Amino acid sequence: MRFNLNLKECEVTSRALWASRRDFLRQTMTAGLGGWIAAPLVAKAGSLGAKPNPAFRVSDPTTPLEKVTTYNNFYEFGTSKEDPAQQATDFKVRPWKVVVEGEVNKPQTFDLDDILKLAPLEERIYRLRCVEAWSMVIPWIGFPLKELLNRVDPRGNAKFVELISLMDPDQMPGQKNAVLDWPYREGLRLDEAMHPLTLLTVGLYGDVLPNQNGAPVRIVIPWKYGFKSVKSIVRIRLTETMPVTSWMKAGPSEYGFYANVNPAVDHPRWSQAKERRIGDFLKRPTLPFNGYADQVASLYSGMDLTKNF
Ligand SMILES: Nc1nc2c(c(=O)[nH]1)N[C@H]1C(S)=C(S)[C@@H](COP(=O)(O)O)O[C@H]1N2
Ligand SMILES: [Mo]
Repeated sequence: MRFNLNLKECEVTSRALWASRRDFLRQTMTAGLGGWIAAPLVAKAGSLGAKPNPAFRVSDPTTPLEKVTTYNNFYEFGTSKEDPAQQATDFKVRPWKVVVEGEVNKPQTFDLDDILKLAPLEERIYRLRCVEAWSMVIPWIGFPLKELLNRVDPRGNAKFVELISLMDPDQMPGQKNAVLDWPYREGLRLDEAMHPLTLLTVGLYGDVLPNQNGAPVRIVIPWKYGFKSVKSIVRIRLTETMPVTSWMKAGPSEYGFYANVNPAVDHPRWSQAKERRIGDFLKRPTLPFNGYADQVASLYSGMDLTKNF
């Protein structure tokens, strides 16, 4: 990789970053743990150089990078856990644009480089709990979604935020199957989207997002089931009415709009009381709001969470 030394640091970072993603993936796949656990906090070309935010770090041991990148749900690249790592290798994540539109005063199309300049990148260690009752602990890199939403000046009647993934069956072979109503769509209430925990995410373990984890930009909402954390986002739409999400369409009795992690409300086909942390043998109890109740329970005060699942 070549650098133009006249570029400013931020430009070097944003350009070198994506150019180096292939090297990164090669290294992660071959080096395994030893090479990469130490690497994330070292600022160097090809790393995002994000500052760890101590206010958002769970103390649980992090899930090995090898697991984070080989055990995925990303139905656009196949429905089995190994599919995304194998089928997303050639996914083109540059150039990439994100349209932000709807009930806003300043609709805008952001290039990925613009997004990277909106706010300082932070490293946050979050638990992520899948509705399938497994979980991981991942050092994500990004900044609060509200930093982006504030740029477009939401109107007073904006109540919800719809997050939409790329539609491109040529690149995403899974979209040739009607397992979901493509493109993948999820939604949040505006106050959930504006919550400081809701992270617009561009990296993990110190570097850019691997394709299978939703490159180049995704959302991570740690108190909700993993399916809310939309990957490879191209469109964000603010709306007055509650959007219908891909999973609600696929199974309205199984996947609600809120999808807050709740051990007391079972999925119709299985219990949500416990989860298997990837890498562990025994299951552990699932915590209300995935352990983030202190920060987010107040968003739902007065709501019946059995009905609003
Ligand atoms: N576009 C899109 N986003 C998606 C999915 C998907 O199939 N397509 N799967 C979701 C589910 S079910 C989970 S558990 C998480 C998994 O994220 P990870 O593979 O980075 O751990 O991504 C979510 N985001
Ligand atoms: Mo999931």
